[in-house]
Amino acid sequence: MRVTKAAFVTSLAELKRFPGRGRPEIAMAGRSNVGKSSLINSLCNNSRLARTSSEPGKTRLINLYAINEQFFLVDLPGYGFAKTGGDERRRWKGMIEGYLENSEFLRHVLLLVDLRHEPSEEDAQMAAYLRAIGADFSVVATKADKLSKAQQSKNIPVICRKLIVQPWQIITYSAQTHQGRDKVLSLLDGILNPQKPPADDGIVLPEDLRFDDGPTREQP
Ligand SMILES: Nc1nc2c(ncn2[C@@H]2O[C@H](COP(=O)(O)OP(=O)(O)OP(=O)(O)O)[C@@H](O)[C@H]2O)c(=O)[nH]1
Ligand SMILES: [Mg+2]
Repeated sequence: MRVTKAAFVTSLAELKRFPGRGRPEIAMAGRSNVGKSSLINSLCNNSRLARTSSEPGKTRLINLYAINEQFFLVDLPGYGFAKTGGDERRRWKGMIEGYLENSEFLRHVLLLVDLRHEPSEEDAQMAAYLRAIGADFSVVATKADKLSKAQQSKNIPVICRKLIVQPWQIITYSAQTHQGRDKVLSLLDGILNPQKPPADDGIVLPEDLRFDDGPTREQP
């Protein structure tokens, strides 16, 4: 897939109608500062589409971006933002979970974790939560540019163990070098355009494999 058109649609505090609603949605979840907004910008090749910041807690609402007029990327606020107090934390949790549980058009979640560190308890809880609500998800391990290739590979099993996922469910990513962009885009392609099973017009066997004497299946 190539992103040819990407546009900010709206910011919501809770899930409600928005222009174009009904097209598939792909959401970004993960702790504050992990790189959710940067991932959207990198996928869309537009550094000014989603606001990013080195200060955690930049995205405070559910931000929707229309991609190729075909689907939405949903930038969720991050969890685990230390500066927010109890009430604010609960409000954000409500916003994130309200969206994840109630969007009937949600097709897939990209759960972002920092490739440099062991995922936090909150990351593990998010993976368990996504499993519990039956949301389909993949893991994007961000900030890969800060590690050597050898270190990147070494950290994958740590993420697998903590989130209880398989290595093939993890894509290593860098919003700086765009490492992993083609993989994420082809993952999205597969989700948005699932291959129809091939038409069942029978298997044609070569001449010498045809069984003219009736079925050869073992008799009970
Ligand atoms: N080196 C490097 N820095 C990154 C990468 N992705 C994000 N960053 C930086 O990490 C910081 C946070 O990125 P954001 O994209 O704003 O993070 P976020 O997950 O949207 O954060 P919240 O909106 O607070 O939930 C910014 O300073 C980014 O430039 C990456 O792949 N490599
Ligand atoms: Mg953000």
